[in-house]
Amino acid sequence: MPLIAPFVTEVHFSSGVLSAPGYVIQRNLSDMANMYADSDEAARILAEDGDRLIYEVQGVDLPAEEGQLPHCTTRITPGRIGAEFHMTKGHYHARREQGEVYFGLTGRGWLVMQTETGESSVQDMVAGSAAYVPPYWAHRTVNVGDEDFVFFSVWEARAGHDYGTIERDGFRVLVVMRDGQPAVVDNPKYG
Ligand code: M6P
Ligand code: ZN
Repeated sequence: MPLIAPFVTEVHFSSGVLSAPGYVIQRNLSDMANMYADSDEAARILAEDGDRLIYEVQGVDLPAEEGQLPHCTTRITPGRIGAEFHMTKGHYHARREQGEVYFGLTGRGWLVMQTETGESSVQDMVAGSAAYVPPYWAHRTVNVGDEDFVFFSVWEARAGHDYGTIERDGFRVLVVMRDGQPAVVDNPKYG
């Protein structure tokens, strides 16, 4: 394993911008239109309003080797597709036995998690919340506020992102606006 020199990255709490990002990923609605329950509304927005930014990830570049601890920020813009709030794609770790830690920097989000054996969990995150994603739990973050939701994440380098399982099955629950409040409802299309 190569010896990495210690380093510090400055994190801008309200934008998620890193002083020296190794990579920046932007996910627009067109990258995940079929992940929203109301796909007709996603198609209408794309046709009439354009391809809005849903979230941006800024991370440091580290080798994908055992023991390395990649870390990044994620900024989810406020908004909804139909009733459903802006969210990340969400993933299981390819190595299911690897966990992750999130730390809230700005705004308010819900961290939606589930296992392949039927458990579900939704945790509220604000600035200052340290949320633990244990091994075996798929994770997706949702912006339930009206400003950007920004959080910091750390995971083990070999965890890997398994997007395919979520792309195929979705999450068991959706986070939607109901009677003026964010709410968790069952996903009718799950599985
Ligand atoms: C968090 C971490 C990252 C992830 C990002 C966006 O910051 O879990 O590993 O890439 O959220 O989520 P996703 O990869 O599911 O789009
Ligand atoms: Zn992860």
